Amino acid sequence: MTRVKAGMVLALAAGLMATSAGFAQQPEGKSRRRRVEEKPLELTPAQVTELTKVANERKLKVEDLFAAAKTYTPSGVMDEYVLFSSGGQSGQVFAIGVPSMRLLRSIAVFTPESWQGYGFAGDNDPVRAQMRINGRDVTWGDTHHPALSETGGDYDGQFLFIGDKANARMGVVDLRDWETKQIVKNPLTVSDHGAAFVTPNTEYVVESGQYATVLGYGYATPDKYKESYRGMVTFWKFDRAKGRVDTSASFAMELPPYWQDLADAGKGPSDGLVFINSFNVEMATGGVEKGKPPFEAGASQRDTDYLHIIDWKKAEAAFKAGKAEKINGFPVLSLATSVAEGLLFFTPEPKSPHGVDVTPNGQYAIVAGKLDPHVTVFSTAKIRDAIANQKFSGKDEFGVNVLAFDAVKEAQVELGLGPLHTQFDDKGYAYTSLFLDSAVARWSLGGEYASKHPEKPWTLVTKTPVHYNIGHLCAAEGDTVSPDGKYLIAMNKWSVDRFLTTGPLLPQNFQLVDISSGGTTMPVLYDMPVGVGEPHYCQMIKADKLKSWAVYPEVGWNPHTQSLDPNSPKQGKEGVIRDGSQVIVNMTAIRSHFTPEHVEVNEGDHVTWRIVAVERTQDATHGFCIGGYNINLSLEPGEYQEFSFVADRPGTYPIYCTEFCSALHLEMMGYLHVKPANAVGSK
Ligand code: RUQ
Ligand code: CUA
Repeated sequence: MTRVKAGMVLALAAGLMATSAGFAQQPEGKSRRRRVEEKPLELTPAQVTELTKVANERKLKVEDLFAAAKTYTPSGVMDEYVLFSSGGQSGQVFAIGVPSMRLLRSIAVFTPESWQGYGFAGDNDPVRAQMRINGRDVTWGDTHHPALSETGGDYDGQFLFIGDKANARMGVVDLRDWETKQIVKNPLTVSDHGAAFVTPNTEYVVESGQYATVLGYGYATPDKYKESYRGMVTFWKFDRAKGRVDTSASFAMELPPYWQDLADAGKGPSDGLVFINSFNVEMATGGVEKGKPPFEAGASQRDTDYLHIIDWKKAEAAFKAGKAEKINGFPVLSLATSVAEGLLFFTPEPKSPHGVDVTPNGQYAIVAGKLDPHVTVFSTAKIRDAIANQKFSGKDEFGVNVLAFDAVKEAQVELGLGPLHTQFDDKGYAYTSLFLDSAVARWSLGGEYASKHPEKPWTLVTKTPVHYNIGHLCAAEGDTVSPDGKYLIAMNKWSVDRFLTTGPLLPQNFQLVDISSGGTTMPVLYDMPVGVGEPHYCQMIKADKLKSWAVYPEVGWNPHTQSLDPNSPKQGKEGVIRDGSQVIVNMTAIRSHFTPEHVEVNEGDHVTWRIVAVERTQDATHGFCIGGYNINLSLEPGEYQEFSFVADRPGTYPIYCTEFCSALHLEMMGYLHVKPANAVGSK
C-alpha cells in the first residue's frame, strides 16, 4: 500500500512537472496575445437591447458607455502609453498603462521593497549603501518629478530620473530592466524640489533646491538669513554610455535664499537656458511662535517673485574653466561669479508661482502663479534679446540683473483660481491645472501655434472639472518637442466622494481626460485610485518607445553593473567553499530546485552567497529568502545576485523560493544549517 501511494505521488509529481514545463514553453511557442478582430464591429439589434439593459441596470449614461469603450482594454491587449508617475512618500515610481489605467509595476527607488528584492540583500547590499546619508540609513523618499531621458527634446525611452524632495536625492532608473541603478545625494542641501528635469539631450539632469539653507550642512540662526542662507541649482552630468550620473563632472550654482521651485529646460531656440521659479523673495523667516508673521503670510507679501533664467551652457564653460569653488567638496559657482559671467538673470513673475513649462517649440516659458488667476507667458526670444541688449529694470539685493518684465512678457491669460502646472498637445493648446477651481483649463497658444486651432490666441477655451484639488497634470508626451495630444492625466490630491472610504486616509485620484478633440469637448473617462503614496508629477511615453528586456541578456547577469558577472556560479560547479570562517556559497536556481539544497555553516561564519537564476523563459522568476536574516531576493531569468551576512544566530533555517514559479514551487526549498559554536563536535 505504501508503495502504491509512493507511486501515485511520483506519477502526480511527474504530471505536475510536465505541466509546469509545458506552461513554461507556451509563451515562446505561440503568442497568447489576443488577436485583433479584422472585421469591424457591428451590433445586432438584440445586442443593442442587451447592452442597453446592462447599462440601465448599472445606471450608466451614454457618455459612460463611450468612456468605457475608450478605456476598456481586453485581456491580452497592450496599452498605448506608459505613465511613469512619482510615488510621493512611498519613495517609488509607479508605471501605469494608458488608457486602461492598470498599474503595471512599482519601481523601487528610495524605499526598500521586498518583492523586487530591493534592499534585502544582506550586510553589504549596494542598494542599502546608496540609501545612507551622513552615515544614517534614510530608507524613504518623497518622490516628486520624474524625467524621462530625451534626445533632441523627445523621450528616447532609455532612462528615467526621479527626485526625492525630502532628502535632496535623485534616482536613476534604467528602462531596459526598470530597476534603479543609482541614487545621487546632493552634498549641498538637505531637501530640494526642482528635480528631476533634463536638458534636451540629457546632457544634464537639473536639480534646484527649495527651502534655503546654509549650503553644505552649515549652521546659522534665522537672523543671519540674508547673509548665510542660500538656494542652489545643481547640474548633474549624465553619462549615457554608463547609464550613470557622473558626479565628478557635475556642478552647482549658488542662488539667493529665495525659495526656488520647479524648473524646466529650454529647447529649440531656447536650448541652453534653464528656467526656475521662486517664491519667498521676501526672504521671510517665519517665527509664529515669537509673534512674527507665519511663513505663509510673510512669503506672500510682494506682488511678484523672480523667474530665474540660467544660461547653463555658459555655466558649464565657467565650471570647466575652473571658476567654481568647493562647498562640502562639491564645485559651486558663486553668485558673484554668476553675475560677473552673465550666467544668471531674473525677471519678475506674478505672486508665488509654482510651475514653469516651456512650450514644445521652445519659444515660450509659461509660469503659473498659485495666487494669481493668470498664467504668464514669457517669450524666450525676448528674454535672449533683453539679455543681449541689457534691458534691465534693476538688480536684486544680491546684484543679479533683473530683465524688465514688459521687455520679456508675451501674454497673460486669465484661467481661474490656483493655476499650477502646464502641459501641451498637438493642436496648439496648453492645459493648466487649477488647484482651487479643481479643474483642467484648456487654452489657446499664440505665435506659430495660432494657425493650429480656431480660437483667438492666448484665450481660455474650456475647463473640465476634476475631483478634486488637482496638482500636476500630464498629457501624452506633453512636455516634449512633439506632444501627442489624445490623453491627459489629472493628478488629484483629494478623492473624497469618488471611491469607497478606506478609513481616514484616502487614495489620490488619477483621472484620465480625453483631449483628442479640440474646442470645448474634454470629458473625464476614468478614475484610478492611487492608494500607495501621494504622487506629484508623471510623464506619459508612447509604449513602443520602450525597449525593455524580456529576460536578462545572459545567465549570470548582474543588474547592479548591467554586465555579466565573473563571480556567477556555473551549473555543475555549485557548492560551499570554506576558508577559515569565510564561507562562499555557489548556488543555482531553476524550476523547481536550488542547488545545493543543504548549506552548512558554523555560528559566526561570514557567509558570501552567490546565486544565479538559470532560466531563459520570460516571467520565470524565482525568489530566495532566509527568514530572520532579513534577506529576500527576486531572481529574474538570468539574474545573478550576491549577498553576505554573519551567521550569528544558530539554528535550522528553511530557505525557500518566494515567487510562485511552478507547480512544484513549494518544494523549491532547502535548509541553511547554522551549527552552534558549542555543539558537540564543533571547534
Ligand atoms: S509639485 S503638485 Cu513637486 Cu506641484 Cu507637487
Ligand atoms: Cu522558484 Cu518558486
